[in-house]
Amino acid sequence: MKRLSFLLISCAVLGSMQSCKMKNTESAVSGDAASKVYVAPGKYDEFYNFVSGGFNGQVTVYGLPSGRLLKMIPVFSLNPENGYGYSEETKDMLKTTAGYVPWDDQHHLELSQTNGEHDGRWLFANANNTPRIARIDLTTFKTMEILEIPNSAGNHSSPFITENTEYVVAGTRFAVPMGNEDVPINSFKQNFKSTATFVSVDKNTGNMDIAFQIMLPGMNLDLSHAGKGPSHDWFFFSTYNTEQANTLLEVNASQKDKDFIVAVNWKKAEEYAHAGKGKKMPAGYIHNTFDEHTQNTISTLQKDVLVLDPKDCPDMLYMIPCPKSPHGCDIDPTGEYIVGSGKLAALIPVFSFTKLQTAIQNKKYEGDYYGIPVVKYEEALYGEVKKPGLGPLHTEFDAEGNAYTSFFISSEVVKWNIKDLKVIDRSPTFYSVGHLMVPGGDTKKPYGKYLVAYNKITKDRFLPTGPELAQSAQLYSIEGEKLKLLLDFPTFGEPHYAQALPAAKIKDKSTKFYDIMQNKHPFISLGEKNTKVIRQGNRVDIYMTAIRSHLTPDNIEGVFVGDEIYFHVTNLEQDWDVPHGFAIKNNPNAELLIMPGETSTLKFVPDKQGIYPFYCTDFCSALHQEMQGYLRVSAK
Ligand code: CUK
Ligand code: CUA
Repeated sequence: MKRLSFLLISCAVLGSMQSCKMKNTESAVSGDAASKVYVAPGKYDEFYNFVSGGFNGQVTVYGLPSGRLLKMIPVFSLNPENGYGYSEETKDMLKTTAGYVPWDDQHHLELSQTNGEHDGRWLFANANNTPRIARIDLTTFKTMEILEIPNSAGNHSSPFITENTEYVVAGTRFAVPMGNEDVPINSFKQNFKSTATFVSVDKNTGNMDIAFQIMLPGMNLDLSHAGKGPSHDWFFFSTYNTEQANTLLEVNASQKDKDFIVAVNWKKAEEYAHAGKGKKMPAGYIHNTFDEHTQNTISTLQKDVLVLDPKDCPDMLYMIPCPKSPHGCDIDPTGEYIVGSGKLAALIPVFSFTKLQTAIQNKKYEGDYYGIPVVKYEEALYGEVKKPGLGPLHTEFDAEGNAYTSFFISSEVVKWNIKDLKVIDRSPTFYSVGHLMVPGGDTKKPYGKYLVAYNKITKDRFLPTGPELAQSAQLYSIEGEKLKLLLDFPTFGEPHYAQALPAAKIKDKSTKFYDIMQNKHPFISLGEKNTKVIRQGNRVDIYMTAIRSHLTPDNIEGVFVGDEIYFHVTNLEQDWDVPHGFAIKNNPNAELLIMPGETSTLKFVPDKQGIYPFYCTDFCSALHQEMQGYLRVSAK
């Protein structure tokens, strides 16, 4: 339905300009494209490309330029393939104050930064539906932490970060009452609020914690980016529905010609928070962290959150008018230019951070929005890119002062120069691009070289697979003045934002296996001699080991219908690439995939007597088929 409506919008808007017939694409492909994306067998790609999975809730990793899929990292959704969310160790990762929410809609990713450059430590991911932020470790490619965001809904404007990863932000897309009380929906203006949440990140461990929330009028915060260099202390959020309509049929929400970019002086906000200007508000949220020693998830419930009310915090917030339902909000590598993108606009406004500061100093306001000063458009504006295309969404940058903007409605990517605001080149996308990404393109030092368009509509680009088609990305070379289309590659789930960094930054830091001597799992078996079966009431703990090519113990009896059986399987291998799997017949809890040195636990509650075979699911040696055993379940 969503894709259909996208198409309808594009057809309607394009209207007389061009028909909806798909464009002929071959002419757009560069002649040397094949050699540019060819990565010979046994050779590595130059970049890791982390791509959001949209409604599949996961993050996928591709190599660039080949577009080869390397891994799917389970984050917000269950993953039967390796038992993520099924194993006893990982299932609490998906715990929220609403119980287990084993799915989400994952839109944006951000790599951790030091001094505005990728430091190759962590990747942050947002959950749009049940507001959460996850942190993935880039040595293990594993989700290590998920933090729930209270007083919010539709956590879209997230997880963008400040230059030294001081904060990861979360911004409300669907305003809700603080405390989520039962109120009439048409009391929106009085009762519904949005929040900008600043989550602090521990420099050493990466652990997240909510530092403070800024309470905002109930408009939709859409996207955001932190300032850099001179604008280091600031964060910028795009907004729509600043009319605060409770139904967003176009008549309501797009009445106004301009919405806003909210400029937040987060340094000021931090000072206010430290000075006790905030109010502790009751707001439950759950914080899940994976403890590497015990190899278990620790879930803690937090009971309140520090909320800053702009009324009590002058000089913290400003509004910059931005035309026609702004979507993307992107800051150039110098930190001077703030690029807004109106989804329904036919121009790109570029704001100047210097001009914004002067305007604030001289109070060049055109009024206020619920007490927040609204800076005059012209006073903050550096200039407009005129007629760049239709429906600008997102902008990324190279290191040479150029910007690249995606246009959903006119279905193209456009290269333009920031200084003179002139369009340099344009290239069609197939079709209707959403986000685009230049490696490092939202940092202080973009790596450039490529641009990837993550498209909303696939149509005829790949072999048809019934009504549901592969999602699609397109790789362009940006090395010359002209954009050159090199490659189409399918993606897993709907891609929104993505990040890429040179493989050299992280590949040698990759964990090869876990040191079994560091394994402090409470149910580890250090060697086959230590395996055992322990019963306590109706709970049965089976301490099991896996090593090529047997599972120990492999014949288990004395278990009864209704027992709660826990298979704690320790992989005794100490070598790279020797995982073992574990599955047992009729168990709804999927399987385990246990990395060398790791212990994982699968729960099984048999409801019928009989014989249940179990086995290793990962082909691990010539005698893999011999890695099997039997559980006998007897009637009580
Ligand atoms: S949104 Cu997907 S195209 Cu959620 Cu970043 Cu703009
Ligand atoms: Cu272990 Cu197959």
